[in-house]
Parts: sequence; C-alpha cells; structure tokens
Amino acid sequence: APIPHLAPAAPLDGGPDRSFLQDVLSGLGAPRKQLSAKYFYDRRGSELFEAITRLPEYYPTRTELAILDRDGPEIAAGLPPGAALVEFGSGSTTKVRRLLPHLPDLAAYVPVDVSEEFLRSEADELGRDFPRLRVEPVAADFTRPFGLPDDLKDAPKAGFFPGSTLGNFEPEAAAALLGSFARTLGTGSTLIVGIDLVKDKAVLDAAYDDAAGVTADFNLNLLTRINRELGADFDLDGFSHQAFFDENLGRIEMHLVSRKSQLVTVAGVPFHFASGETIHTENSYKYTVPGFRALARAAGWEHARVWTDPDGLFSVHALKA
Ligand code: AVJ
Repeated sequence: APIPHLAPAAPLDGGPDRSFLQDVLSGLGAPRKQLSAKYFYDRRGSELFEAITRLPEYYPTRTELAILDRDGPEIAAGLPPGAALVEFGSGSTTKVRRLLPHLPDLAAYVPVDVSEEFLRSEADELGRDFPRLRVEPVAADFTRPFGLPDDLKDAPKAGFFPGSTLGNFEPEAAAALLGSFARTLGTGSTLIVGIDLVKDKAVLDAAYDDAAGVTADFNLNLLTRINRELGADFDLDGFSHQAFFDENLGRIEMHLVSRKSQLVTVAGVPFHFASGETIHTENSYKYTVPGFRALARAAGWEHARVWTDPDGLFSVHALKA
C-alpha cells in the first residue's frame, strides 16, 4: 500500500496548537516517525509515570525531593517576600509542598496546568492542608502565553518549574520557554527550576529502561491511547520499547521499535512500518550546571544559585529576571 505523504512532522514539543489526531497523522507521516511526549499523560500514562518515579533506577524524582527537603529553607529565603508563586505544569503538588512551609507570607500559590479537573482537586486538597494559603489555580497550557489573576499584577512574582520537565524541549524551545516565563513573571522575579544532570551513560540508560518494564509500559501506552482515542489498530506486541542516552546530543531518546514489517491504520490512514523502524516518542535532555546556566542566560535569566545532591545527579537552580 502507498504511504501517504503528509505535512512535515510537528516539533516534539512546543509546536503550534494542533489536535491529537493532526499531530499523530503528521508525526507518523514524517520520514522519521515521531510522536510528541506530551501525549503520554492520559489517565493510565499519568499513573505509569507515578510508578516510574518510585522505581529504584529512576533517581530524578527522589533526588529532587531530597534537595528540596534539605535546601527548602534556603531556596524559599531567596524568593521575594509577599510573592505570588506560579508553578508551571503543576500536576501533583508533591514538590511545592516542600517549599510552602518555608513561605508563610506568599500572596498566592498559582498552579498552572492543562488538566482542569486534576488542578481543581489538587488545589482543594492543598487549601485544606495550608488553610492560610490563597490558592489561585489557572487552567492553561504553560507553553503558551497566559495571564495571571488581575489582583496579583502588583505582587512580586516567583516561578517554580521542577521535575526537569524542561528536558523534554529541544534546547532552542527550552530557551524560548524560559523567555516566555520571564515575560509572564516580569523583571525582578525569581525562577526555581529543577534540571537533571549529565552523568554516566549506564545510570541514565537504566533510569529509562527499568528492569520491571514500567517505562516500557509507559512508552507503549501511547499506542494504546492512539488505538482508543483515534481509532487505530496498533498491535501492541508488534512494538518494543527502546531508550538510550545519546552522549553527543546530551539526551535520552525513547523509541518504539517495530518488530516486523507491518501496516497500521490510524483514523483510516495507513502507515507502513519496516522491521526495525522506530517511532521517536521522547527526548529528555540532560545538562551540566554551566550548560544550563548558558541556556538560562540566553533566555534572559541571570543565574543566582544552584543546589545539587551529594552524588551530583540532579540540580535545582534559582534564576533572576
Ligand atoms: C517528566 C519529562 C521529566 O524525562 O525523566 C520518565 C518523563 N520518560 N521516564 C523524564 C519520563 C520516561 C520524565 N519527565
């Protein structure tokens, strides 16, 4: 069957506003097939990611939490007094909970997330645990410009972007995103960012290809989601998980490898897979401390402080706009 030639592939992230279907059709129609990592997080995908964060091989989450636990008082002390604290892509509030006890005078905590339902329930729960805190959720895609509540316009701003989420963006898109955070927060603001660090390839490879196969399930769940939501017929046994650290590009790449020559139909559109052909599903960039500093500076942020764990696995940065 002929392979339909569709529009050029959408960027892995931060691309224009397109539907899931449009993104999948153009991604699979590209000469090198790709899908955006942002589509991993349906209900099952979010559960699988939570399970990943508890894996022995997956060090980033527990290491970042340990840094926030140990250095939370110092990190909090660097924020402007009476600030509105904006968390970009808040998801669960596990991380900000490590900072809030040290920030008794916050004007408000503003979690920003696309999932309105999740945002609402997390905000309610946080409000119960921190009854004196004003929680002002904003349902928005943080990769696009969005407005903060009007009455917070005059408050000093602080931003929080933990989890090395920035690593999912190509360095240029990452710099653009940091630049847009600077415009949202304004001059004089502070940004706290969690960034995973470059390290031994074996450690990185294991973190994205765990022995229990949870990351494999997370990767393959993208095909399950496409089957269900877009009426596709991916054979889950026909693809296998692949993850590796590319030392030249400084990034983890995740792929789904076709185990045979096969035809898959998505919303009536056929796509041919050669045996061994892959769908590139995720990039996770790792930085050195100076490398991240240079990126931040290019985006208009001055580097103020960095905190790392004793093994140098992960970093938390304070930046000033
Ligand atoms: C949520 C983007 C930080 O890159 O480590 C974990 C996602 N992918 N295992 C990461 C992920 C596979 C994670 N981030």
